[in-house]
Order: sequence, then C-alpha cells, then structure tokens
Amino acid sequence: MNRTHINYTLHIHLSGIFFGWHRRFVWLWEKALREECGYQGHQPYWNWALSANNLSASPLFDGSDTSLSGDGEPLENRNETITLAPTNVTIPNGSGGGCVTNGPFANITLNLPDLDSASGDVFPKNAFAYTPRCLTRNLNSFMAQDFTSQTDVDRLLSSPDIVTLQQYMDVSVWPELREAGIMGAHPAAHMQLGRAMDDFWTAPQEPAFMLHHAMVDRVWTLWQAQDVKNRQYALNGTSVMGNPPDAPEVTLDTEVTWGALGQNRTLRELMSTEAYEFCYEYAD
Ligand SMILES: [Cu+2]
Repeated sequence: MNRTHINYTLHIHLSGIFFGWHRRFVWLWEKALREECGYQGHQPYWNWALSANNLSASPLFDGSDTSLSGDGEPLENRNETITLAPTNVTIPNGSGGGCVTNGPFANITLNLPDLDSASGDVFPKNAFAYTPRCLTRNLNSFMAQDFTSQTDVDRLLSSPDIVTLQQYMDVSVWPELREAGIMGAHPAAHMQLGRAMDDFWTAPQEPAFMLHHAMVDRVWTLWQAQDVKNRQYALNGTSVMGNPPDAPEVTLDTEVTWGALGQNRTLRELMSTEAYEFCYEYAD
C-alpha cells in the first residue's frame, strides 16, 4: 500500500483525482484486511472534530489498548513553537515528537524513509530505501482545535461546489495560510499527529492514515448526498498535482491507477459509495 501511495503521490494530491483515488485506496485496504487477514469488522473513520479539543485524551490516541497508540516520547530541548512554512505564522509545538512506546503500536518499525527533506514535486531517489525506524508522534491539539474542529467540518460540508470543497480540504481560511495555500483540514489532520503522518509520500505507514482518509471520504460522501443531482459526479482539476495549466481536466472517463493493488478504474466508477464495486455507507 505504501509503495503505491509513493508511486502516485505526484498525481493523487491537490488534483482532480484526490477524492476518488483515496476512496478506493482505503477500500482496497479494507478488502485486503478482510480477505487476507481474516478481519471481520469495518473500516473505521477518525472524526477529527471529536478529538480536536484534546488529542491525547481521545480514545483514538490516548495510548490505551484499544487506541491507535498515543503520543511519542517527549523530545528533550523541544522548541516551544513551530513555524508553518512557507509563512511566518507560529503556533505552539506538539507534546511529543519522539518514538511511540505505548499502546498497540508501541515500538513498531516503519521500513520506508522519512522523506521530509524531499522536495514536494520531484520523485525522491531514496523513496523505497529500506530504512527501519520508529513511529514518531507529536500530538498537537492546538492545530487540531484550530484547523479540524466541528467548525471546520461544518465549513467543508457547507461548501457550495466541488471547487470550494477541495479548497477547504487543502487550504485554511486564515488569511496568511490561505495565501500560502496550506493547512486545510486534510493536511492539518496529517500534521497534528507528527512527522510520520505528515510525510507527503510515506504517511500510509502511520496506523492512523486509513482512518484519516476514511474521514476525508466521509466528508466527500456526506457533501455529495446533500445534492445528489449536482454533486454526485462533480469533478474539478487534473490528474497532476497542483493542476498545472498544461494538464488536461479530468472527466468521468479519466482512468485512475493503483499499480499492483488492483486494476484501473474510471473516475465514474469512484464517484459513489454505492455503485460499481463499492457498497458501503457512513453511520453518523
Ligand atoms: Cu495521499
């Protein structure tokens, strides 16, 4: 799964295939859990708003036996604040930063490298280098409160059109952050868990990744359901990250690929959770 995500990173983010690609990515994961691992449950989602006030007290990240493990060990000499590059906006740092040593994922090994230093738009040469390391977390409740609260979820769901939904998903409404095009709910939920989850390329190594993207999918699904006629098949953008002007706009016939994980699909086949191969819904 990680390898596939890395291979298509430069297409599946900030583009017209973001929602559809990640929808089937999570679905393929759930299918593999059922068919290859004997899992009999469902794919849970991480409702960002429910943990926004206090991440480390949330049942998902409190470090208990039924959580996804909690915060990383607090790093010594941590900075009190972090700067949200490329802006000068500073916010409080998270509360951990080191390896996760509690809960079900205590001391697990991530095998792909931290690609933080990779440029965001060139495929990193070391993307698949075997790099055993710990799972780090740096839970940041400030970020959660300010970028993924119920207010933010409500704003997403109130988007009048797909362009606005994509915008709120990826870009904050804070003026300085909006200008820089950063800190919408999707990246903010990645960032609030720390380095491993915030890796643009290798984030699927973090156990919370699939639950996070199930929530992205849930927001898209609930938004579509408010106006099926106009929203079920609403698309915007290209198949290339950042939608450069020379890339063609996607259509319902645009083919999307998951490499070795499964056959190609057209976007048409990805637009509903209850059509073609999909058959699932979100409980409230
Ligand atoms: Cu992704």
